[in-house]
Amino acid sequence: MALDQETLNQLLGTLQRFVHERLIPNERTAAEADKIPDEIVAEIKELGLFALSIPEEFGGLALNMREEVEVAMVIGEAAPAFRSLFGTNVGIGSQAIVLDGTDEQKSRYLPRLASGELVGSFCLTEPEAGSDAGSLRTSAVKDGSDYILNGTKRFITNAPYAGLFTVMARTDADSKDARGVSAFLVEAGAEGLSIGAPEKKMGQQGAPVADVIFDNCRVPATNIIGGKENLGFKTAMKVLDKGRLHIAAVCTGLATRMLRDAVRYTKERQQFGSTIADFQLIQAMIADSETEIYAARSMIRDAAIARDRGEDTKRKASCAKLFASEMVGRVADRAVQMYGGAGYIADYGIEQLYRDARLFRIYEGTSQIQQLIIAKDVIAATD
Ligand code: COS
Repeated sequence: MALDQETLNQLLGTLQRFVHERLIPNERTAAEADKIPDEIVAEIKELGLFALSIPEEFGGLALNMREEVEVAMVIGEAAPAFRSLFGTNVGIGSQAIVLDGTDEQKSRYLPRLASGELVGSFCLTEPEAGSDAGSLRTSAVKDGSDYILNGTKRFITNAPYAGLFTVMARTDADSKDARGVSAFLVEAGAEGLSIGAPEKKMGQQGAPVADVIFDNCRVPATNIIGGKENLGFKTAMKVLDKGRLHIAAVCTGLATRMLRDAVRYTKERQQFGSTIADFQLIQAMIADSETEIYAARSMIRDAAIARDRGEDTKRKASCAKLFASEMVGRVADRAVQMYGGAGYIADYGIEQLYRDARLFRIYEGTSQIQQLIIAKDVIAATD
């Protein structure tokens, strides 16, 4: 159900103030401590950000995709680690249940994901299965009314404080590809489940990433998402179709922010007797960035509206993710260039965002995977 325009505008206005008054001023603190400050976590819960995409009957705000991408573009203006805190609950950590879960799974987990009491985490990637997700090796062997999980998941966002893991594991031992994979809900604290040490990363400090290890971890059969075996890969792909659109919006928010910061700097910085904003070579970087941001925003809104109409938006979501994540990389690069030497110095802030932006071309499917999905779909649809 769509919000009325006034309610949506109010929500976006509140979030804009929150981003500018609370998140941006705390970016350095969060990055240096590698942790989102507790009071900010509490405010994020209070604002309902964990609940954005969860149906109303389970305590969520039930935003449609068009509304969700508008929110993501606003929140995306702050350092991405803040969004990551609740991003898994909005996207990959909750949507498998929303899209394919049984009624019992929905009522057991969605209210706690919506409140932020539980943080959700999505366990697809493995040491030997990154882009080729269908080749994953984590096994799930039936034992009475349970399954026994064994294997390691890698680079799992929010794993250190997650309360619920959506785990893709192979239930058909004879299969080697996507067909023999099921999705399981595994609660933190389950026997045989452990979390590795948080990784040291290039950017996005405050958004922890770690291994999730299953060593004879017993999971009740009732925790297979949707209750049926061997449908888990499709569930994961459907989750990513939505997630990629959301990430494209976050990229566009961050690009908007970096361009604004850089333009402000060029309007103050004096060289050759005038502000550098007066120079046409600087103006070219501003114009190219603005044009690309506008293109990304338009593409994302179009794809989101199509998804809300019930269309299959796999191709459009991949186009949006490919374009927006590559675009934010180019804008980050130009922004540093406009700052000149100051762009390389941590105190000016753009250096952190430049490092943060690099992840977008990799996670939720690399640019190369988006290219493959788009091309395969176009070729199949062409007579
Ligand atoms: N929605 C629904 N079903 C989908 C789907 C989608 N978007 N994409 C694929 N499927 C289905 C296919 O229809 C196929 O089903 P059938 O066997 O019934 O025909 C099945 O899933 C397997 O699809 P496919 O053969 O295309 O799988 P591949 O092993 O070739 O892998 C890619 C496809 C490469 C696209 C997939 O592995 C992928 O997205 N990799 C990147 C993983 C990723 O994003 N990782 C990021 C980590 S999570 S943050």
